Amino acid sequence: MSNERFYISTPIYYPSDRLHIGHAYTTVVADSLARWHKFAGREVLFVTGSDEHGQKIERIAKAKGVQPQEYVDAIVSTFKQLWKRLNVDYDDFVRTTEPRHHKAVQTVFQKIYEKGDIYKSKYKGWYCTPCETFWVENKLHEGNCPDCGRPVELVEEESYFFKISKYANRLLKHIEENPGFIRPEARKNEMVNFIKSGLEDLCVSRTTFDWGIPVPTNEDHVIYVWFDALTNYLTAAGYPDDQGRLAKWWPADVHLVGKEIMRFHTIIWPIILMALDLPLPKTVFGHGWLLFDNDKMSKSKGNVVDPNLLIDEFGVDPIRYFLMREISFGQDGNFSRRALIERTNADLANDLGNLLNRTLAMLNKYFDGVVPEPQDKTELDLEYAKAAGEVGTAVDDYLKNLQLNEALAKIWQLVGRANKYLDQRAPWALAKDESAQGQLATVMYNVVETLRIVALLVKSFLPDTGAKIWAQLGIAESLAEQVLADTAFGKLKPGTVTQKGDPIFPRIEEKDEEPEVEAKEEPKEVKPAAEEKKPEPKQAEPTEGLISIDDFLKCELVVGEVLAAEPVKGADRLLKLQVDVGSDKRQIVAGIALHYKPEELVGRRIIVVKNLKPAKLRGELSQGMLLAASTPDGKLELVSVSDNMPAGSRVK
Ligand code: ME8
Repeated sequence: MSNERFYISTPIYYPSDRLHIGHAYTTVVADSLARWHKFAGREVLFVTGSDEHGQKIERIAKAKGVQPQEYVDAIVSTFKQLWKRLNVDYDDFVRTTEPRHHKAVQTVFQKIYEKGDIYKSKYKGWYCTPCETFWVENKLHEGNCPDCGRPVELVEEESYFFKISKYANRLLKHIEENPGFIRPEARKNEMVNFIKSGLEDLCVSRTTFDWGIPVPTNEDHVIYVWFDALTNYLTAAGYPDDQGRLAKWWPADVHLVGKEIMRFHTIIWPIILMALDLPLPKTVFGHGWLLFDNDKMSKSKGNVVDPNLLIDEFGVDPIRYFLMREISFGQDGNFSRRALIERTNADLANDLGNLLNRTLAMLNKYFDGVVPEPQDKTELDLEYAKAAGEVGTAVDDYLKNLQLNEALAKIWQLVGRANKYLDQRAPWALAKDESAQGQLATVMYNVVETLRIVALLVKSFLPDTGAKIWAQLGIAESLAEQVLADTAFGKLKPGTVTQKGDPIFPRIEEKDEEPEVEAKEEPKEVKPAAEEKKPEPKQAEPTEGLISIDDFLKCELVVGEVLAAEPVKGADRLLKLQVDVGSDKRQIVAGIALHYKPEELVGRRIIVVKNLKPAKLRGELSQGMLLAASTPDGKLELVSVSDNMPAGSRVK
């Protein structure tokens, strides 16, 4: 981040088809980071766009019987519609067919040519059109593209070559001296190995099709589509004409890309910039892939999830939240509808939505919906308020370091803390005690104030949710004008008239359970899962109660490592465990207190049913179930595996 400025980009996507949830992932992450930095008072440039040239697009347009320009215009408008629906608020959208970009690409090409780093020769080798990538024979995998596995074509033509090998050592030195340049660390090692294995000069023009930007001094050639596309990052920064803008925005702070295009961004792109004597971007972050059934989601495999259909079904913020919370940033992660529902119900409906609803219901009941002046403060109240006021700075530190999951976990920790604080301070009990009215005012103020802070903290990630909470809190000031410093505790004005509305996240497919949304007179008794009424068995099928393998596989069993365990207050049989299940950490409440002491469990690797519907047991959220064997006389033993099995390993 230079002088409190922040330039972040996404890849510019191919209009070879409509976008899928993988593209939405990158763009939503970039949007949230951009929104946050604006909120934190920084000047931001957030750029996305479309990569419209090349053989692939030309062929698709031809197959459809339309001109390439007509074809890309139609698809690119669907990109923009999707970003609008997903609340993606970019500052610039670069289309590679725009004149400003033409000029940038031709200038870059010409400068490098004049420097002597681009020369004309003959190319004979292989080309993967879907990836728009050149390959030498010995890099192919069984004759196919090593990246996507699809067939390659033999290309033999006169071409311009870029002397990238000349810059290999300089690039290695840069990578070594700038540990934040390639992230995460694992990608850095891959790229360093790739460079050390030897760089071939890169073919940067084609003659066998027309759909591209011509080489400035030789119209028979069009510039290689990756050379064209990468330059978009300079186009958005005003290159070549607007030197003032360029000085302001270049180098970019973060190029956010999927891991499969790291090679282009951390080898070819930096070398283009070195040849131009321009500084390199500060960070190229290669995130992991969204997988579907453990396979990369991609248009060619036909296993893509359409974000528009998801938005129709679930709304925008559950999708934004799921992508940023469920997928470990930097690693691959599975997309599943069930996990999306689980996340929405547990974190958005139960934790956040319920906090808002029960708080405003209590405020209505005890103070006619008007925020009271805080009065008598206990040690706990002071400690609570101090912790809540510190979350904004912690989230900012995480996001400056691209620790997206940690930032969201920190916010949800505050939501969890507020729910717990309500249970600890029990306003329903204070309300019955004449002498505790001052305390009641403090508790209600503190929780409504937390909701104000939470609205500010979440609005960059979940813009609609931030706005909905703000509206229900009835705060007069505009949400858009709030800044990071406003997350300090105590800015809520007593006298504010709240406007309780509908639950902001109704539970999904949980129709058999009553949502916990109203103010509670006292903590509600919920039976442990083991005591829940089992559904009536269905009529015997001809298979006499046998299930198919598909039925069994619906149950997501994984190895979990117990990180912490403690008794549940007022419930002799229950223990509350914090369990690492690989993709995330879960709280699981289990009826095993008569069989295990909490300290015996820590470090143990157990089997967890990961996709069980979350439930509340004695007021504690339980996000899964443990497997245990039990005898008729009540002996119980947890099913475990050895310490060699990593948390998250699938049990089948
Ligand atoms: O590569 N999981 O465009 P593209 C996560 N035009 N992210 C995914 C994904 C998945 N399954 N599938 C796609 C191009 N993405 C070039 C880029 S930039 C100068 C030129 C995201 O349409 C991810 O960001 O194939 C990935 O890098 C990008 O979309 C590829 O988009």
